[in-house]
Amino acid sequence: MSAPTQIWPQDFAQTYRDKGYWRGVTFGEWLDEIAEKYGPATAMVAGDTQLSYTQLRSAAQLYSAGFVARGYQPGARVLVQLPNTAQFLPVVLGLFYAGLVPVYVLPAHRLREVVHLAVGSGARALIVAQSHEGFDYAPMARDALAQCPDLQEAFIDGAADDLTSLTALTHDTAPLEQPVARAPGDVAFLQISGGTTGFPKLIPRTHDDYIYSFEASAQICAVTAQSSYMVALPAAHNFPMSSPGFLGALSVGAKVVFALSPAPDTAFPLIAAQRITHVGLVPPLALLWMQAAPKTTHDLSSLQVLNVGGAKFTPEAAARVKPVLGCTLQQVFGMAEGLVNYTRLDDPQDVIIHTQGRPICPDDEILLLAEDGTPTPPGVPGILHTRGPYTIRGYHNAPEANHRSFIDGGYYCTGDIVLRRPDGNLEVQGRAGDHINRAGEKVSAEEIEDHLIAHEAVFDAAVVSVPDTFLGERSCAFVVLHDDQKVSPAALKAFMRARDIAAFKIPDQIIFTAKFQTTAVGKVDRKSLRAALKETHFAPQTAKSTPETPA
Ligand code: OOB
Repeated sequence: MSAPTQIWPQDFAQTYRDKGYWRGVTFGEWLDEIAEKYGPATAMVAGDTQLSYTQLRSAAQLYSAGFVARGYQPGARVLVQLPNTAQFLPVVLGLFYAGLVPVYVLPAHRLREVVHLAVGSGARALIVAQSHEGFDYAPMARDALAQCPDLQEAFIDGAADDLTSLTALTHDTAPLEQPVARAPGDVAFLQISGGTTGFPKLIPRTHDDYIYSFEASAQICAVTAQSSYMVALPAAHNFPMSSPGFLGALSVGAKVVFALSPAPDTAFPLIAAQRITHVGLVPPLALLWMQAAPKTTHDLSSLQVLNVGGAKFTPEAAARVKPVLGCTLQQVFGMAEGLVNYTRLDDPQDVIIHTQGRPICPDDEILLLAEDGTPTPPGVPGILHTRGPYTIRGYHNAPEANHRSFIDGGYYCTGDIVLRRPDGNLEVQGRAGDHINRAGEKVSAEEIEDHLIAHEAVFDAAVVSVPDTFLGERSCAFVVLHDDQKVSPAALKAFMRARDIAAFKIPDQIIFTAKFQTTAVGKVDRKSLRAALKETHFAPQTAKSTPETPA
């Protein structure tokens, strides 16, 4: 398995260095910088654990010594699947300090995704929680070890049995006093893509590019040493990690507070107790918070900035943020592949409410192209393509995906249909690819279809996104059964669940249909099929009653 790399053309790399975007610092060195600069200040609060910057570095150094002592070589990949607990940050920073490459797995992911990511990254180890939201990770970790020959070891944050105890890693070793040397242009970690086709792809981010993106974000979001940033979304997501995220917050000496759940009953008391100033949410959660805030007895008055992103936030909802929550809305339109846009805190209300902002960096280049690849005229929406100092030039080990997703000149095709206003701000209007943006989680239509077709009764399936008041979008699967076969929607959902996949991929709705339209040559073009099904069943003017899935 080749080690992940990420390479910008020489002239671009030189420009990014010359302009100071790439500081030439690795994550290990960065941890030393912040520990030395902010030493006694509180870096992290999670449950009953509170660590200063000095203590956070010490905790990371202990983990890193443990990894080194167990023979993990610089550059080795380690899957990290931890919820927002006190271990997340020390473990991840410990991996960086030991020169290892975290691969971020969401707590919601299950065996199938874990195996896919372990194999795709050539990971040597997996780190899991004992349990989270009723799911017990140890059996899954054992199955992953059995299925992935390169995976040597699973660490568990809890009772270990035959697995390795995460805390035992920090015993019997002296903390590593210096970070294991890496080059700033090396891949620091692998993020997973939301993806439009098949399984998630791996996104290699370098020390140089990522550190730039969150340090610049902290400035744009006005996070300072006096701020308290709450990690409400799963910490493994790019959004709460770097936009401005816990890394942006740490880069300026702020306090980072981990919430185990973003639900108001967990988050609101924490906001009051920790005087939270900044937090990032996906639109459905922002709606939930706005619903709950007027009735809460908890003091939310410390909130200064609410970042909302991951999916389109409607102007109606956006306009209510300030009156209801009393803080400034800052829209974030970003992607794990790189480019992040923000509305600026001092923008006029019209910009804050109606746009998804503009890029972080003056050297973020943006191209809006029509379907045929020609640039759209000013004022006409196009498919957003981008390149810049923190946008990847290719996925890890994925020649086909790279061929589809990157065009001449190295621009990444985001698949988002975007309008660029004369003031430079972007409005996201839709997307060209077929995925479902379910409350900010991107689910590939193709991936769900593949799971459905694996059922013996299913002849064919097409999955579409349907507007949903709460989730933004939900998934609806159209299913054609083999002649003489019968299966209930509930049974199909249970079948999918048993395939060990993240629950957010199970279709929200299943509609059985007799057959799919084919093209003139008898082939089913998935893209037009999905579009036609959506049009027939869900277009507002033509929407007709459809057999709903029983709950
Ligand atoms: C964030 O990252 P991903 O990688 O999960 O998803 C990226 C995609 C974008 O291409 C776009 O389709 C959608 O999510 N998206 C938005 C949006 N923010 C993201 N669509 C409409 N409006 C927005 N504000 O989702 C992500 C990464 C960093 C920061 C924030 C979000």
